[in-house]
Amino acid sequence: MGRRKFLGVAGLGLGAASLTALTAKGSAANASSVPPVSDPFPRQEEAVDWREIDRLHKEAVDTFVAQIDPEMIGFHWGAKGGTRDKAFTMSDDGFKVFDITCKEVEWDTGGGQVFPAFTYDGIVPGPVVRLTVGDKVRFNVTNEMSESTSMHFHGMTVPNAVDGVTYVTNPPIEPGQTLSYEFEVKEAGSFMYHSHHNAAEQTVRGLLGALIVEPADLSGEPEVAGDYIMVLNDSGLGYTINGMSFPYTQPIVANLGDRIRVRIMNEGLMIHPMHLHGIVQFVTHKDGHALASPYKVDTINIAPGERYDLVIDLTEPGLWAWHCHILTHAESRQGLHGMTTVIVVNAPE
Ligand SMILES: [Cu+2]
Repeated sequence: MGRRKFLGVAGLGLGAASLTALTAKGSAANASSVPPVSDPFPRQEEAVDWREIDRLHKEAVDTFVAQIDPEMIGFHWGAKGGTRDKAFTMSDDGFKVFDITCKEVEWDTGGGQVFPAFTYDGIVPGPVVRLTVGDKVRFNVTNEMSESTSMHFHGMTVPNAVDGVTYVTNPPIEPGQTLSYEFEVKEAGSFMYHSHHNAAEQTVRGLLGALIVEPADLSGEPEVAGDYIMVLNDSGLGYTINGMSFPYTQPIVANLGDRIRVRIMNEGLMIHPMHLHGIVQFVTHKDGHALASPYKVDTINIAPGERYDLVIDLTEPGLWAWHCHILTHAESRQGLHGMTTVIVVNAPE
């Protein structure tokens, strides 16, 4: 799939119907006694320039397509074995030790959109923590921020003392302090770690990350060409997937015929019905738990705190948009933005 070919297709994507709608005169409004409904997008008929709308749409897609490298198969922020997997050391007493530092940074969601962020190790989302059932783990969490914090292991079965809710199970980690959380890993699945102190602000401003636990016996796991994570977030840093907003979100690049696994997690404050164009998805796990009967979807509605594992057979070549279907989170007069990415399915030449 060459870029030129895609751009040709993209140019046809804007149908004449939508342009007509933008310039049509509303004529029924005065003829009805129905109370007026407030329109969040009032028609600014004098100001609308459809060519400018088209130009902005194309510019966003061009920016996105320019970063697609057909060789980047398997490369993705959240890919298994990726560059953002958190390294650990083994302690003498048999613990996997993860040293994580909370720090404030200026986080760029792409193209110079900079937000003040709270982060684990300076990145949003924090590094991917990968564990195996039966591991004994120790998280040494150091707070270099200007306010207290705490770490919660969302969805995991842990001893009460390390549940990470300040004053319920532990004191806050004050600025300059380090707190250690120790537990044994009981269950496999897709989990998250995040702040549970001033969480409505700290978590959505970046103190969030994925935590993946694999079973000790991998024989029951789906065989996939790629295992990816998509962390959704919506408030403190705008509408983001893995900390970035379209057109700076990462594509997933794969080959026609590949089977991939995608673990979608919502760390935001809003629901997000994520819709993948053109290719059916099998939902295999909810909140880390394997479903007795996986089911097919094209849109999966993800509430805050939820995780869904999807297995997707890439049966159709091309560039397939994948976006939140609350459209204000994904598309506007300026074109695609926010919670949008693309699966690039390479076909043989
Ligand atoms: Cu959304």
